[in-house]
Amino acid sequence: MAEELFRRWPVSEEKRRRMDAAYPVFAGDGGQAPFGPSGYMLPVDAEPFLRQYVQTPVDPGDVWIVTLPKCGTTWTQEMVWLIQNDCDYKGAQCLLCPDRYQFLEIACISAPHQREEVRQGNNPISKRNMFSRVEERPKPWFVKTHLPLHYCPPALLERGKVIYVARNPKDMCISYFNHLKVFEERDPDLPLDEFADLFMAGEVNQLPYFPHVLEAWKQRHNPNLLFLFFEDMKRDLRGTIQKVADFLGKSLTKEQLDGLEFNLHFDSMKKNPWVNKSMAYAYSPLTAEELEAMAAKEPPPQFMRKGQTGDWRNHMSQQTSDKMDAWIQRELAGSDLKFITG
Ligand code: PPS
Repeated sequence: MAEELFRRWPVSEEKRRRMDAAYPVFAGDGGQAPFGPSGYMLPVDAEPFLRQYVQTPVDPGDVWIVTLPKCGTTWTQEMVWLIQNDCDYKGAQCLLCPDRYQFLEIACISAPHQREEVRQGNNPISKRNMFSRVEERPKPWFVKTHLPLHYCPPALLERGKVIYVARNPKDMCISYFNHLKVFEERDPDLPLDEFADLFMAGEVNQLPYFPHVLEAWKQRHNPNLLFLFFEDMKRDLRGTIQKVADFLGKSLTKEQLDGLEFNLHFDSMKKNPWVNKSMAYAYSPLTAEELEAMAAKEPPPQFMRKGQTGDWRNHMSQQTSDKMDAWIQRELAGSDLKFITG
């Protein structure tokens, strides 16, 4: 394995100050740093994790959902699980992660002190999610990851199946801006314009954006990778379900298609606690009882926020929107990849 893959790049004083101010939760643990050929941003101690992830075993039948954050991961996870399990809605009444999927790099992307809190805390779900052993995985195995393909095991595209989902960067930026606030991973008062600059510079956990998407786009003709767009899922959910079923080699009856279309609609998923509430249960050091007590006092922020294409228009200044358009155009020069921004 080429050592460049795991190389941690130095961070200038100025960049360190900017990132520590934007993401105080990581600052005390040494902050974040870019890794490997694309400068993938992770906590500074990520190297041993990456070495481990790239060696993850893959068996025929394993399905990996590979995405950048906030690009339709949960939606696709639920779709794939239901299709693979013959629309077993009763069986789907358990958490997406970790009961039905392994979120591969969840320990690595958390600030080191938070990892330790989970390790020492009393929430068995979080512990299982963060520290379950790959050898104990069920078969076939369902994986969710935001890692770029170069940190996925090389055997994945030979033996497993990958569904890659891309979302236009303007909506992803807005959704991620909200997510990082909900999960207390950024300064709550960080202005969106400043976040958008960090986003475009790749100075956000699990970015940069374009190397991730373009690496997968290059594989779009690989028979073991299905490349989807969030915007197409939104525009034609039924067609997407059919496409995913074909890719997985499953046939669906008209009734099954009707049921999936209904259950995978945003309104249904928003009401489904196994996909909407799962984050708090799965990643908190608090016990389920403590989380229930907190939720009774104040409803927790919803993971399923708006689920729209073009929501960036409701949030972005004209100046930031123009900057992003110019950035997208620059980054896509010479590529046939195109985004629908609503
Ligand atoms: S994560 O945390 O990275 O796994 O997030 P991810 O699941 O990739 O993305 C969350 C966004 O997807 C929206 N979502 C949906 N939109 C439409 N229909 C359905 N069924 C659906 N399910 C999830 C979710 O609301 C987040 O987008 P925003 O724009 O924040 O609403």
